[in-house]
Amino acid sequence: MTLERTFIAIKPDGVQRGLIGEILSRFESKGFKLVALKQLVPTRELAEQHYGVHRERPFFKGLVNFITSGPVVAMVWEGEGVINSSRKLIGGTKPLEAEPGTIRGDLAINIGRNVIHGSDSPETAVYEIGLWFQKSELNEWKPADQTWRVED
Ligand code: D4T
Repeated sequence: MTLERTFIAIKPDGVQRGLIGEILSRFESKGFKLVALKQLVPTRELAEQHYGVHRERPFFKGLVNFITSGPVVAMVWEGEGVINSSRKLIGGTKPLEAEPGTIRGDLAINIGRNVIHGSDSPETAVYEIGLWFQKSELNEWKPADQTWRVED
């Protein structure tokens, strides 16, 4: 079993629309383990580093303006296969095409207001976790019901 960690962020639209609890519950109910969580208004520098791969895209400036426009809930979730599974829970980038049952499929209609971000690969996850969190903010702990979710 390979334990993975992924970076998940509820974007400013998700926070403003009161969707934090709904989104957290989908990850919790699935059985993944929360190892870090904080609310912050990202600096432009952080946002530009986070979305660095999109620097040359026409939507880059609007994306950075949006992600720095208010509080974001930044998280790290842990579990076997959590990176790919989170992308499935989140749904496609375009909310109108995201499958019903996914977070974007159920809760969003616009690509520029798609409520949540999730790392798309193991390399990206390592980079994003390091960008948003200090090592000391990541908690090592064992959920009391662990043996009812994963085999030893
Ligand atoms: P994030 O990175 O926010 O989880 O989104 P995705 O991984 O699903 O999608 P992405 O990297 O292709 O896009 C990053 C971010 O940019 C916004 N966006 C994207 C936009 O506003 N207009 C666009 O045309 C595209 C492609 C939405 C997500």
